[in-house]
Amino acid sequence: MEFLREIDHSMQSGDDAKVRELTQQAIDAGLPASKILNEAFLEGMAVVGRKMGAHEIFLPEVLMAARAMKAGVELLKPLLAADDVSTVGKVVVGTVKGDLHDIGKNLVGIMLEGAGFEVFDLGADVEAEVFVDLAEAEGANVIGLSALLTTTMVNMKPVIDLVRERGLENKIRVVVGGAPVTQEFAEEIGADAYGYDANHAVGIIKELVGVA
Ligand code: B1M
Repeated sequence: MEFLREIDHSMQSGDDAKVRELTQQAIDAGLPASKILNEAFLEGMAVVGRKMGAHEIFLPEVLMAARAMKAGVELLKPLLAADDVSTVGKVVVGTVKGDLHDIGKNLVGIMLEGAGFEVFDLGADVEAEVFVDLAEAEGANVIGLSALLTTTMVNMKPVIDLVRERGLENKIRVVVGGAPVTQEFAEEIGADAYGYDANHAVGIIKELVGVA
């Protein structure tokens, strides 16, 4: 599909204005938001990651591609999150301490909103106490943690430990995800569940709060 290839190309070149323009055109042409997200942005960003790993491109290009992706995803957001859905639960989401990657976490938040959850997004580089304090204050059912670095995924466990220290483990479930995170790692650190992508995360969070 021409639009999707062009969006992907413009995102990889970091041209956020072009990405915005093409994404709007694709929406106007009736392409489903989920198709634009999966086949232009997610596939394109996977290529960016491979090129970064192979040292074919460097941080400035990656940052520009990430900004361009954000510009397009902003336009998709209202279409991915359905209107008029009543709140089925409250979820605090954020990327753990030391980690600035927020695109995957943002998608998880958008998909959760679309499924009717009230989402409290703490952003990136979030301390364990901040997650647990907000979840406790808001009466959240779930804390959703994201990590993209092998050096920061270890910062998920302190959040789980703190939930237990405060005796909240039966009220607040902790779900973890992000590229380096695995089911095995999630079990090892005592998380309640692992989500391998945003859709899967929504499914398991629904199960955890009993609305699946
Ligand atoms: Co960074 N980066 N980066 N980066 N970056 C990776 C993660 C890396 C794999 C690239 C590579 O080398 N191939 C590598 C990590 C290696 C490792 O740890 N083993 C890496 C590195 C090394 C770094 C720096 C250390 C580089 C440096 O400074 N030398 C640095 C770290 C900065 C820091 O955080 N302290 C850095 C910086 C950056 C940018 C700032 C330039 C930018 C981030 C911009 C932003 O997020 N605002 C960036 C980017 C864009 C990437 C890649 C290319 C793409 C990440 C992304 O957004 N993917 C990435 C390579 C890759 O992952 N292929 C890479 C798209 C996004 C939709 O996917 O976030 O995986 P993802 O989310 C998925 C799932 O993982 C899941 O759902 C989403 C899809 O549905 N998911 C969850 C995520 N969170 C979830 C939570 C859940 C459930 C599912 O439940 C709650």
